Amino acid sequence: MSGLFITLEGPEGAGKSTNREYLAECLRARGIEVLLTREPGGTPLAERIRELLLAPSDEPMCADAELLLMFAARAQHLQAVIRPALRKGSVVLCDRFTDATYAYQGGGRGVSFERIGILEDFVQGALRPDLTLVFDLPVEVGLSRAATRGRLDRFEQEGRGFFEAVRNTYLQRAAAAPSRYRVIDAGQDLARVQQALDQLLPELLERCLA
Ligand code: T5A
Repeated sequence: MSGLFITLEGPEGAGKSTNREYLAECLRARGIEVLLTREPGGTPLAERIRELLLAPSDEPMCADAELLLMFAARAQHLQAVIRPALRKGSVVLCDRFTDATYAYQGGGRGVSFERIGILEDFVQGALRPDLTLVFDLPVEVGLSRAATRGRLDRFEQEGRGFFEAVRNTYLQRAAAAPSRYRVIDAGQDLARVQQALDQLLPELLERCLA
Protein backbone atom coordinates (compact mmCIF):
# COMPACT_ATOMS: atom_id res chain seq x y z
CA MET A 1 0.00 0.00 0.00
CA SER A 2 1.61 3.29 -1.02
CA GLY A 3 -1.15 5.82 -0.31
CA LEU A 4 -2.15 7.36 2.99
CA PHE A 5 -5.23 6.38 4.94
CA ILE A 6 -6.67 9.18 7.08
CA THR A 7 -9.88 8.77 9.06
CA LEU A 8 -12.07 11.43 10.64
CA GLU A 9 -13.90 10.49 13.79
CA GLY A 10 -15.95 11.99 16.57
CA PRO A 11 -19.42 12.03 18.08
CA GLU A 12 -22.57 13.20 16.28
CA GLY A 13 -22.46 16.67 14.70
CA ALA A 14 -18.73 17.10 15.32
CA GLY A 15 -18.17 18.63 11.86
CA LYS A 16 -16.40 15.68 10.22
CA SER A 17 -18.18 16.03 6.87
CA THR A 18 -17.66 19.80 6.80
CA ASN A 19 -13.97 19.55 7.63
CA ARG A 20 -13.36 16.55 5.39
CA GLU A 21 -14.20 18.81 2.43
CA TYR A 22 -11.92 21.53 3.77
CA LEU A 23 -8.98 19.17 4.21
CA ALA A 24 -9.52 17.66 0.77
CA GLU A 25 -9.42 21.14 -0.80
CA CYS A 26 -6.21 21.99 1.07
CA LEU A 27 -4.51 18.80 -0.11
CA ARG A 28 -5.78 18.99 -3.70
CA ALA A 29 -4.57 22.59 -3.95
CA ARG A 30 -1.09 21.14 -3.42
CA GLY A 31 -1.50 18.60 -6.21
CA ILE A 32 -2.28 15.61 -4.00
CA GLU A 33 -4.83 13.07 -5.23
CA VAL A 34 -7.55 12.66 -2.61
CA LEU A 35 -10.41 10.19 -2.38
CA LEU A 36 -13.28 11.25 -0.10
CA THR A 37 -15.44 8.50 1.28
CA ARG A 38 -17.48 7.54 4.34
CA GLU A 39 -18.67 4.71 6.55
CA PRO A 40 -20.96 3.01 6.79
CA GLY A 41 -21.16 3.34 3.02
CA GLY A 42 -18.81 4.26 0.21
CA THR A 43 -20.06 1.71 -2.37
CA PRO A 44 -23.60 1.05 -3.66
CA LEU A 45 -23.91 -2.12 -1.58
CA ALA A 46 -22.41 -0.54 1.53
CA GLU A 47 -24.74 2.44 1.13
CA ARG A 48 -27.69 0.03 1.14
CA ILE A 49 -26.37 -1.48 4.36
CA ARG A 50 -26.05 2.08 5.71
CA GLU A 51 -29.75 2.64 5.04
CA LEU A 52 -30.59 -0.47 7.07
CA LEU A 53 -28.36 0.70 9.92
CA LEU A 54 -29.61 4.27 10.12
CA ALA A 55 -33.33 3.84 9.50
CA PRO A 56 -35.44 3.87 12.67
CA SER A 57 -37.44 0.64 12.84
CA ASP A 58 -40.09 -0.95 15.02
CA GLU A 59 -37.95 -4.09 15.23
CA PRO A 60 -35.02 -3.39 17.56
CA MET A 61 -31.70 -4.32 15.93
CA CYS A 62 -29.63 -6.50 18.25
CA ALA A 63 -26.10 -5.35 19.01
CA ASP A 64 -24.44 -8.26 17.20
CA ALA A 65 -26.51 -7.72 14.03
CA GLU A 66 -25.51 -4.04 14.10
CA LEU A 67 -21.86 -4.94 14.60
CA LEU A 68 -21.83 -7.47 11.77
CA LEU A 69 -23.60 -5.11 9.37
CA MET A 70 -20.96 -2.45 10.09
CA PHE A 71 -18.21 -4.90 9.24
CA ALA A 72 -20.07 -6.29 6.21
CA ALA A 73 -20.27 -2.77 4.78
CA ARG A 74 -16.60 -2.23 5.68
CA ALA A 75 -15.47 -5.42 3.94
CA GLN A 76 -17.13 -4.28 0.71
CA HIS A 77 -15.80 -0.73 1.05
CA LEU A 78 -12.25 -1.93 1.65
CA GLN A 79 -12.26 -4.35 -1.25
CA ALA A 80 -13.94 -2.06 -3.81
CA VAL A 81 -12.74 1.41 -2.85
CA ILE A 82 -10.19 1.88 -0.08
CA ARG A 83 -7.56 -0.73 -0.95
CA PRO A 84 -7.56 0.11 -4.71
CA ALA A 85 -7.18 3.84 -3.94
CA LEU A 86 -4.31 3.20 -1.52
CA ARG A 87 -2.62 0.94 -4.09
CA LYS A 88 -2.84 3.83 -6.58
CA GLY A 89 -1.07 6.07 -4.08
CA SER A 90 -4.08 8.29 -3.24
CA VAL A 91 -4.78 9.90 0.09
CA VAL A 92 -8.02 8.35 1.36
CA LEU A 93 -10.01 10.66 3.66
CA CYS A 94 -12.67 8.51 5.26
CA ASP A 95 -15.51 9.92 7.40
CA ARG A 96 -15.60 7.27 10.18
CA PHE A 97 -14.01 3.82 10.20
CA THR A 98 -13.36 1.14 12.81
CA ASP A 99 -12.74 3.61 15.64
CA ALA A 100 -16.46 4.38 15.29
CA THR A 101 -17.22 0.70 15.85
CA TYR A 102 -15.18 0.73 19.07
CA ALA A 103 -16.90 3.96 20.14
CA TYR A 104 -20.53 3.19 19.18
CA GLN A 105 -20.85 -0.60 19.29
CA GLY A 106 -18.19 -0.97 22.01
CA GLY A 107 -18.57 2.11 24.22
CA GLY A 108 -22.19 2.82 23.35
CA ARG A 109 -23.73 -0.66 23.07
CA GLY A 110 -21.36 -2.50 25.38
CA VAL A 111 -20.00 -5.04 22.86
CA SER A 112 -16.59 -6.20 24.13
CA PHE A 113 -13.56 -4.58 22.52
CA GLU A 114 -12.08 -8.06 22.20
CA ARG A 115 -14.94 -9.18 19.96
CA ILE A 116 -14.61 -6.04 17.85
CA GLY A 117 -10.87 -6.67 17.58
CA ILE A 118 -11.47 -10.19 16.24
CA LEU A 119 -13.68 -8.80 13.45
CA GLU A 120 -11.22 -5.97 12.79
CA ASP A 121 -8.44 -8.49 12.17
CA PHE A 122 -10.72 -10.72 10.10
CA VAL A 123 -12.01 -7.95 7.81
CA GLN A 124 -8.98 -5.66 7.62
CA GLY A 125 -6.01 -7.96 8.04
CA ALA A 126 -3.13 -5.65 8.98
CA LEU A 127 -4.70 -2.50 7.51
CA ARG A 128 -5.17 0.32 10.02
CA PRO A 129 -5.51 4.08 9.41
CA ASP A 130 -2.19 5.92 9.19
CA LEU A 131 -3.70 8.90 10.97
CA THR A 132 -7.00 9.51 12.76
CA LEU A 133 -8.39 12.98 13.46
CA VAL A 134 -10.81 12.93 16.39
CA PHE A 135 -13.20 15.90 16.35
CA ASP A 136 -14.10 16.21 19.99
CA LEU A 137 -16.90 18.30 21.47
CA PRO A 138 -19.43 18.21 24.30
CA VAL A 139 -22.25 15.79 23.57
CA GLU A 140 -25.03 18.38 23.84
CA VAL A 141 -23.32 20.72 21.35
CA GLY A 142 -22.94 17.94 18.76
CA LEU A 143 -26.51 16.72 19.21
CA SER A 144 -27.95 20.19 18.82
CA ARG A 145 -25.95 20.67 15.60
CA ALA A 146 -27.13 17.30 14.28
CA ALA A 147 -30.73 18.11 15.24
CA THR A 148 -30.80 21.11 12.88
CA ARG A 149 -31.07 18.59 10.02
CA GLY A 150 -34.56 17.53 11.14
CA ARG A 151 -35.54 13.86 11.50
CA LEU A 152 -33.20 11.89 13.77
CA ASP A 153 -31.65 8.63 12.53
CA ARG A 154 -31.57 5.43 14.61
CA PHE A 155 -28.31 6.37 16.38
CA GLU A 156 -29.29 9.99 16.98
CA GLN A 157 -32.32 8.74 18.91
CA GLU A 158 -30.06 7.29 21.62
CA GLY A 159 -29.84 8.96 25.04
CA ARG A 160 -27.14 11.18 26.42
CA GLY A 161 -25.39 8.35 28.33
CA PHE A 162 -24.82 6.49 25.07
CA PHE A 163 -23.10 9.50 23.50
CA GLU A 164 -21.02 10.22 26.60
CA ALA A 165 -19.72 6.64 26.34
CA VAL A 166 -19.02 7.15 22.62
CA ARG A 167 -17.07 10.34 23.31
CA ASN A 168 -15.10 8.79 26.18
CA THR A 169 -14.16 5.77 24.09
CA TYR A 170 -12.76 8.00 21.35
CA LEU A 171 -10.74 10.00 23.88
CA GLN A 172 -9.42 6.86 25.57
CA ARG A 173 -8.33 5.36 22.26
CA ALA A 174 -6.62 8.61 21.26
CA ALA A 175 -4.80 8.81 24.60
CA ALA A 176 -3.63 5.20 24.31
CA ALA A 177 -2.00 5.66 20.88
CA PRO A 178 -1.00 9.33 20.50
CA SER A 179 1.19 8.68 17.46
CA ARG A 180 -1.86 7.74 15.38
CA TYR A 181 -4.46 10.19 16.74
CA ARG A 182 -4.80 13.97 16.73
CA VAL A 183 -7.63 15.36 18.87
CA ILE A 184 -9.20 18.59 17.59
CA ASP A 185 -11.42 20.82 19.70
CA ALA A 186 -14.52 20.78 17.49
CA GLY A 187 -16.69 22.74 19.92
CA GLN A 188 -15.13 26.00 18.72
CA ASP A 189 -16.50 28.01 15.82
CA LEU A 190 -15.72 26.66 12.37
CA ALA A 191 -13.00 29.22 11.60
CA ARG A 192 -11.05 28.14 14.68
CA VAL A 193 -11.48 24.44 13.92
CA GLN A 194 -10.09 25.09 10.47
CA GLN A 195 -7.17 27.04 11.95
CA ALA A 196 -6.40 23.94 14.01
CA LEU A 197 -6.49 21.88 10.81
CA ASP A 198 -4.19 24.39 9.10
CA GLN A 199 -1.68 23.77 11.88
CA LEU A 200 -1.83 20.06 11.14
CA LEU A 201 -1.29 20.56 7.41
CA PRO A 202 2.53 20.58 7.39
CA GLU A 203 2.55 17.19 9.14
CA LEU A 204 -0.11 15.85 6.78
CA LEU A 205 1.76 17.08 3.73
CA GLU A 206 4.99 15.58 4.97
CA ARG A 207 3.26 12.21 5.38
CA CYS A 208 1.47 12.51 2.01
CA LEU A 209 4.67 13.26 0.16
CA ALA A 210 6.87 10.77 2.06
N1 T5A B 1 -21.57 4.27 13.17
C1 T5A B 1 -20.70 4.40 12.11
C2 T5A B 1 -21.43 3.23 14.09
O1 T5A B 1 -22.24 3.10 15.00
N2 T5A B 1 -20.39 2.35 13.93
C3 T5A B 1 -19.50 2.42 12.88
O2 T5A B 1 -18.60 1.58 12.76
C4 T5A B 1 -19.67 3.50 11.94
C5 T5A B 1 -18.72 3.61 10.78
C6 T5A B 1 -23.39 7.41 10.77
C7 T5A B 1 -23.81 6.76 12.05
O3 T5A B 1 -23.27 5.46 12.08
C8 T5A B 1 -22.68 5.24 13.33
C9 T5A B 1 -22.25 6.59 13.83
C10 T5A B 1 -23.28 7.52 13.26
O4 T5A B 1 -24.32 7.67 14.19
P1 T5A B 1 -23.83 9.82 9.95
O5 T5A B 1 -25.05 10.55 9.48
O6 T5A B 1 -22.73 9.64 8.98
O7 T5A B 1 -24.28 8.44 10.53
O8 T5A B 1 -23.38 10.49 11.29
P2 T5A B 1 -22.26 11.48 11.53
O9 T5A B 1 -20.99 10.97 10.95
O10 T5A B 1 -22.27 11.79 12.99
O11 T5A B 1 -22.70 12.74 10.67
P3 T5A B 1 -23.10 14.12 11.17
O12 T5A B 1 -23.48 14.86 9.93
O13 T5A B 1 -24.07 14.07 12.29
O14 T5A B 1 -21.81 14.72 11.80
P4 T5A B 1 -20.59 15.40 11.15
O15 T5A B 1 -20.30 14.94 9.77
O16 T5A B 1 -19.52 15.27 12.15
O17 T5A B 1 -21.02 16.94 11.12
P5 T5A B 1 -21.32 17.93 9.87
O18 T5A B 1 -20.06 18.35 9.25
O19 T5A B 1 -22.39 17.34 9.04
O20 T5A B 1 -21.89 19.16 10.70
C11 T5A B 1 -23.15 19.08 11.36
C12 T5A B 1 -23.75 20.49 11.40
O21 T5A B 1 -22.95 21.32 12.23
C13 T5A B 1 -22.45 22.45 11.50
C14 T5A B 1 -22.53 22.05 10.03
O22 T5A B 1 -22.64 23.18 9.21
C15 T5A B 1 -23.77 21.17 10.02
O23 T5A B 1 -24.92 21.96 9.95
N3 T5A B 1 -21.08 22.66 11.98
C16 T5A B 1 -20.74 23.62 12.84
N4 T5A B 1 -21.47 24.60 13.43
C17 T5A B 1 -20.80 25.42 14.28
N5 T5A B 1 -19.47 25.33 14.56
C18 T5A B 1 -18.72 24.38 13.99
N6 T5A B 1 -17.41 24.28 14.31
C19 T5A B 1 -19.36 23.47 13.09
N7 T5A B 1 -18.92 22.40 12.38
C20 T5A B 1 -19.98 21.91 11.72
